[in-house]
Amino acid sequence: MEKQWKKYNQDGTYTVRTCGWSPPGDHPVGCGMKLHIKDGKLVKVEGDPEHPISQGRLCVRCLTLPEYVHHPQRIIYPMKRVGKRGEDKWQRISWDEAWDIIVEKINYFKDNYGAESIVVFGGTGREACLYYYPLGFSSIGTPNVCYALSGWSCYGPRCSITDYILGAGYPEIDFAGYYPDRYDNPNYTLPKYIVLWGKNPLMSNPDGFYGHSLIDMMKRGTKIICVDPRIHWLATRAEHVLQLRPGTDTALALGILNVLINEELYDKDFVENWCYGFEELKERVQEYPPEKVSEITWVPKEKIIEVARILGTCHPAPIQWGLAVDENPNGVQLGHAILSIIAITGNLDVPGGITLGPPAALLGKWRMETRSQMPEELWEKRIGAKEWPALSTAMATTHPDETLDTLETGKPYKLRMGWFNSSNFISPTCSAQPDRWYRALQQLEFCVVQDTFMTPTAMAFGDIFLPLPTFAEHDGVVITHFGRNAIFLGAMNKAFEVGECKSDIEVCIELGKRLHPEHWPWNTAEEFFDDQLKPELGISFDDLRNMGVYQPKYEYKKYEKGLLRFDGEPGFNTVTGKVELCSTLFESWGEDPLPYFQEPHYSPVSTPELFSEYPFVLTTGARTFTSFHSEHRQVPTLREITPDPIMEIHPDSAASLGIKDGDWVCMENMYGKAKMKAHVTPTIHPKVVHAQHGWWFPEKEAEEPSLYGVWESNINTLIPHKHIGKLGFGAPFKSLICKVYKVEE
Ligand SMILES: Nc1nc2c(c(=O)[nH]1)N[C@H]1C(S)=C(S)[C@@H](COP(=O)(O)OP(=O)(O)OC[C@H]3O[C@@H](n4cnc5c(=O)[nH]c(N)nc54)[C@H](O)[C@@H]3O)O[C@H]1N2
Ligand SMILES: Nc1nc2c(c(=O)[nH]1)N[C@H]1C(S)=C(S)[C@@H](COP(=O)(O)OP(=O)(O)OC[C@H]3O[C@@H](n4cnc5c(=O)[nH]c(N)nc54)[C@H](O)[C@@H]3O)O[C@H]1N2
Ligand SMILES: [Mo]
Repeated sequence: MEKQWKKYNQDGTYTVRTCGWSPPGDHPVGCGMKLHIKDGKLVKVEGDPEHPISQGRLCVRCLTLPEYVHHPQRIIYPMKRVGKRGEDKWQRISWDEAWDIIVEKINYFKDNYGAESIVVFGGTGREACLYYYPLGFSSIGTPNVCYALSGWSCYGPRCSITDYILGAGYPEIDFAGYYPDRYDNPNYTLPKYIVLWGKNPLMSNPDGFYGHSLIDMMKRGTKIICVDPRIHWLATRAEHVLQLRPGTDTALALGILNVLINEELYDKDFVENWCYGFEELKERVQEYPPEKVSEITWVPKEKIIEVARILGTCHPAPIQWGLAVDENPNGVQLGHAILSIIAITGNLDVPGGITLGPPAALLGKWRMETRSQMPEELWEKRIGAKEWPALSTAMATTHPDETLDTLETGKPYKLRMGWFNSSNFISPTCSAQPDRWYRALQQLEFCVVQDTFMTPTAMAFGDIFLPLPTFAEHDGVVITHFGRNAIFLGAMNKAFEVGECKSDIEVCIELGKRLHPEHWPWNTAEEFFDDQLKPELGISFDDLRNMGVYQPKYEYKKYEKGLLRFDGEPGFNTVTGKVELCSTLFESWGEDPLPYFQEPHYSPVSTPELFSEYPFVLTTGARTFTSFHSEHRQVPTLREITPDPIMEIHPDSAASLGIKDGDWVCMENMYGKAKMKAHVTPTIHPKVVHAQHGWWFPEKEAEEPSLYGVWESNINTLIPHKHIGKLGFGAPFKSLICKVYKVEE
């Protein structure tokens, strides 16, 4: 059969239709594109208008992919270090030699210290996320797979809260993503309002939601409400902006619940039939009248009431929650409160409301099962599992903060080998206090890094470097929300090859065959994908390639139809079978069963003396188009658009400090400091500053101590370790304090 996804042109060039994931970062998870190949090189990338979700639209990171793929500094062969750690001395080796060294080392550590002495580090939701767990559990055989971000502050909290409170897969606003005809589908209802709560999807396109869908819906009449300390582009077009003090979101959510409940603006049928603990919640929200909430949050009382009334009277009006929920030690309570608003206003699992995934992840079986390939006594050694039962029940990883403590103290045992699968975490990304991680990681005796470019992390710790293909150079299956609420599946098609790169699944298979052949029956990635797709969906990988995109069917009101519980009964997959406005699980973990507000650990209210020395509230890491965390800093066009790290400050505050737009400034607090260029803008609250994350400088000196200038603009050095919530989740990446002063360039 002729390949639908690969077309040859008369001049010998060809075009491949594909859905992108990373590397490099393409977090939108599956944007459709056409890759044009000439003489074995990628020459142009275009959006694919036939893709039902992205419909031809692409961001600048994909459009500049040719610059990334064929970059002269890219590493496309396996390498071993020949100098000391931190020296830029490497030697090209064959894959056979790389495997020999790695297998010998892993066996040595396992035989002498136990498999738990090895830790696999993984980063955010890229394709790698599907594979770094099996790489650890199944190929290597260690229980220690670590997502190093303090408080597991990305997605982990949101997914876990959903599991605890609703017993369902990740909630997403209904943007008609399941329908080939999208918004015109007769089953669909357009939301009257959408609340963007600490999320900026035009920049971030996170995890299976596509920012431009908001524009589509706004064009059809949907209105926007933003809860954000910054007025971003969408906020300038919003009906309401609640410009709150960073980190006080839970008070705001409880204030909104107070108005909804006291003014009886909630869906009484839904509350009566499907919610547990309403009376307790009603009592709790009496502690949060709008006046008090206004004082805490800086949001005018009238605005809180007005927005609550909109949510109580306009249907559907879903809330899209963002990273501001996760990056907050009070975020579990915030998530609980936001889900409670969504539930009692009747927005759960209805057209144009919030979609919910079924309890079992699509294509998730194999991934989950790899953990049970490990003996129970080894699994019990997982770092932080006993100390943090709530987190470790929901996440199969180590506890991130506990992992740093283990590295620093050698307790309960010494870690000896590291594998950096998709994390460059000293270049302020997946780490609070990266300077501490940097010192602690020195003691690892042997490290493997998989990446596309040399990074500060690889330069500091890598002993073996394994080169990765970009998404244009390997096959894969793209799946939104990691199958927990999959809007579609896409085929990622290998279009060409550069050097000798191997993808995450290829590395899992090849290493697995050497160390645990009993777990790895597949010889190729394609064989593996066939085995995942056929039993669940009845299609082969080749079928998926030719379809381009597979859209599963969606059922609304699954709780009425017995589609949310494993036993097939109606209701939710929770202990009480209902939406737990009052959580039975929290109680069992020693946490308050109801949402409550807790002041940020450092703030004008909780640390007034420190605040007089560090008089700004600091929020960090709002996304930009031109980078994916620490990726893309070496792509010329992207660096031309965003040459320098940027912090945002209000004109009044800037004037009082003698700072002009474009001046270099330093942000400093009790933990560290970082230098950035000031962008003076009225879009930020006068008492708040915002700083970008993920900055390093590939053009600067590679060797230690510089490590590509990684310590110069490293905002995470200001963010403390282990300032997390009671259940182990959430860290203050978006709510700290600092001072700002002018410095020389
Ligand atoms: N201050 C502050 N810090 C933050 C945040 C913030 O808002 N503020 N946000 C946090 C969040 S939400 C997250 S998720 C973390 C992200 O943190 P990380 O995921 O650690 O991000 P990166 O540092 O870009 O590291 C990813 C590395 O993996 C490589 N890579 C990319 N794709 C793949 C792949 O598919 N396979 C493999 N093997 N490697 C790949 C990249 O080239 C890159 O070098 O950062 C966090 N850090
Ligand atoms: N281009 C690009 N896209 C990305 C990424 C990337 O690095 N680059 N990273 C990906 C990853 S891993 C993630 S997790 C997502 C995150 O994507 P989002 O969830 O959209 O998160 P952010 O962009 O960090 O922040 C969103 C908004 O929260 C606001 N905010 C800051 N502090 C607070 C607060 O205390 N409360 C409230 N309510 N709002 C606050 C910020 O001003 C910002 O406008 O993006 C993904 N997409
Ligand atoms: Mo993230």
